[in-house]
Amino acid sequence: MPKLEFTRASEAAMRASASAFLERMRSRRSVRSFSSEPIPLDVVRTAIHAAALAPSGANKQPWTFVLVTDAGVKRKIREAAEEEERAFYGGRAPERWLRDLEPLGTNADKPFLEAAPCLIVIFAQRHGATDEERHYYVQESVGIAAGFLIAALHHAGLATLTHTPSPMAFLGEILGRPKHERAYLLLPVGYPSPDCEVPGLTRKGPGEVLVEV
Ligand code: IYR
Repeated sequence: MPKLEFTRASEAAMRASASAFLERMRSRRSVRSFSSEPIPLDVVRTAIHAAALAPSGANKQPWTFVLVTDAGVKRKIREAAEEEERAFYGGRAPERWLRDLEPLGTNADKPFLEAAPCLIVIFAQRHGATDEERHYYVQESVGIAAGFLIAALHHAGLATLTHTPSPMAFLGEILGRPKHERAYLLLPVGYPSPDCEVPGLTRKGPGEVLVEV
């Protein structure tokens, strides 16, 4: 096996990097109001490249990223997503779930699916190109890659929304993906609109999420 290339940083440099990353991530918010201003797509491709470096079960890399910029395809995705969302908000979602969503101010209208200059649809590959090639820990692997992608896009100065219209089977159909790929997450990407508002959320701090043993 090749030897690991590892650059050891001083503790001071580690503290500075960890704190800088924390502050950078503190400013990340899910955005539901996008400007239609174009974005540099090479930046998005670089962020996808970073996401594709995520660890995965047996290094099978069970993901496909579809970058959608075509206005007609975005419109089709919006129409299909809104149809699902109308069913969700109009009765499919349990009362309690809708109450939990109230602070976010979401509803069945998804104009951001057309306004955002690009959509990234992440697909999870249940197995390889043939049934013979097994994939392992697919949900975990694709979730880690999605986290890398959201962080990379934010780090580069772009806003995203982690959007999961449910069910998402229409995405595979519209985008012509093979049967063994299942839509995992839909990420509109762009600049926030100048009047973009976000809910006043609080995040749990280390005191609530960290248990040290
Ligand atoms: N998919 C719906 C509902 C929704 C569900 C959750 I969980 C959220 O965190 C936000 C929204 C929608 O996009 O409106």
